[in-house]
Amino acid sequence: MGSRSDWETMERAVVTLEALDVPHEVRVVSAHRTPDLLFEYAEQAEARGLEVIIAGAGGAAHLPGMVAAKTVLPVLGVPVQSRALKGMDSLLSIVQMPGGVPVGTLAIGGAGAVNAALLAGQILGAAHPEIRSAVRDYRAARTRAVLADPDPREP
Ligand code: RP5
Repeated sequence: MGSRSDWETMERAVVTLEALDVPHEVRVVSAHRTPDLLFEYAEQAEARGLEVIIAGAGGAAHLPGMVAAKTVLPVLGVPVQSRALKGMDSLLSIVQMPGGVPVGTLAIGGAGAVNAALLAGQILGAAHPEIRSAVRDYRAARTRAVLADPDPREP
């Protein structure tokens, strides 16, 4: 994520990765404040064994796009909700990549962070059957929860 201030949102991705039992690391790497670290991180990610990168950032959110420019690993971008423009700035900064350098862009805020983790699990599931199975279980648990509690008038 681009800043410690993104943690409240990005924590939801981490909680979801933990629910899927996906090994992960968490880092603050800023496109604007630590650009050299960003290049180093993205360039070394594949050799270090990372398989998917989830990049969350807000405002002028260059982090996911710049990471994607420096690696061929799949990059999932989470637009963090900004105060001034409610995350529309983040969303448009992340989603409008030029053809040739894709960033898989998720929804603004917490839902996007959760879905980034699930999508990472689905990508990883192609090579890691235990992760595919964890994603299946995660979905099934949510389906059961809705079916078990269909009347919103009941507490
Ligand atoms: C972005 O600027 C970060 O991703 C964060 O969402 C936003 C504000 O950062 P701070 O000023 O809180 O560090 O780079």
